[in-house]
Amino acid sequence: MKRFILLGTSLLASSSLLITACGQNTPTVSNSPEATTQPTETSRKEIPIGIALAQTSNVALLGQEGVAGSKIAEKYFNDKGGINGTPIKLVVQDTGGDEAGAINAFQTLITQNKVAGIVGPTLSQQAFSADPIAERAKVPVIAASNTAKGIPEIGDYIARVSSPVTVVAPNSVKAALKINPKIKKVAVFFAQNDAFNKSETEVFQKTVKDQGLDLVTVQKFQTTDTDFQTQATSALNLKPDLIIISGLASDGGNLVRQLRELGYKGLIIGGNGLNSSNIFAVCKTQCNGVLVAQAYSPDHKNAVNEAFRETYLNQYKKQPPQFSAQAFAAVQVYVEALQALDKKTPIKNLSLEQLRTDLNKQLLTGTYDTPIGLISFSPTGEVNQKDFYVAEMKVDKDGNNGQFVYLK
Ligand code: 1QQ
Repeated sequence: MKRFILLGTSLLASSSLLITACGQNTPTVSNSPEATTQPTETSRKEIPIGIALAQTSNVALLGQEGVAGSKIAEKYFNDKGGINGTPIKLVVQDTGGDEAGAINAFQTLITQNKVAGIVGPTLSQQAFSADPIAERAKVPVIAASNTAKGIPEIGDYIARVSSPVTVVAPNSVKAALKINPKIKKVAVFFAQNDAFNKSETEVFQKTVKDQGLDLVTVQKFQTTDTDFQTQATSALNLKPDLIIISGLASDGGNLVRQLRELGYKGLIIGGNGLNSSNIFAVCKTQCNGVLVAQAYSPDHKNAVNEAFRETYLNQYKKQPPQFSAQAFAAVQVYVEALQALDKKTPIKNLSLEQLRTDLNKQLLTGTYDTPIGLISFSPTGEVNQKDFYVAEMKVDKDGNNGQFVYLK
């Protein structure tokens, strides 16, 4: 039901956007003979690519890692000559943590910044509202961290490099059973106000049942909650051997901390929303041992990952996290698709509308050797990716820094 309401709102927003867009584009569609072959508003000295990620709000813990990865990609590919000699230029618009912020960022990127394509938004919850705007405006979107079911199906212009919960999440449950084959009783927690968390918990709950385990309780919370005493106490009364949390970084970190403070000693699995070292500052050493499935390993062996990892390490003094690697991969897809397109039809001769449409078609046909491995897309824009991992949190004694240790 919510989905329909959101889509309804976005349709209204996008139709007014189209009117604005037509108005703004009028001057470039003149009757002079050159006008039809002229490069668009950007004059193609550089090719703008939009980055719509959360740099503020509680979601910034996750979004900032994406921005970091995209910027490393921008420099890496421009140093190699960009799009056959023309550099790309990232235009970063902060989405904040909600739907309105993502819609605003998309509209600005599409109509004012006139980007060729967009990477973002951070959350699936935001994507279900903002992506239909790009779809209506025929602007390609590559999600770099949207993992809920149904993202590529939002439209023809929507693809993702972030593998969905259906293929990633089950890996952590299998890893937990390897660590402790005696696990029987499982408690599941999820944030009910977020589309990704609702999607992920379904996968976790199904995996628990498929593995023949007892799902003893399902506890709900909100991503904005800070106090989890009621839900944690009810779950711990049932003496679970494994707790699985689908939340975001700040709520998820606080929930882990409170479970440990209440005396829970068993294994904890965190979903993709806990997949950031920014969580260490929230739960400190109480996060030790939390398992998180990964769609990236810093140890992946290929030249682009080695270069990406070295740059990230030098800049941030820690291993690159998954969200940074996925954002790098999304920018890489645009770069390599633009290069391929430019070889077929010089992109300086394309109008912005044509460039966006052709880029969207082109990107779905390629294979890309990225830091997250070799990837390609299904015709609907779903990523095909091979390698998945599980890592364990190891937090330093001071409680602020730490790392993800990959399990063999
Ligand atoms: C989604 C996610 C979040 C954890 C991204 C930060 O996977 O919203 O789909």
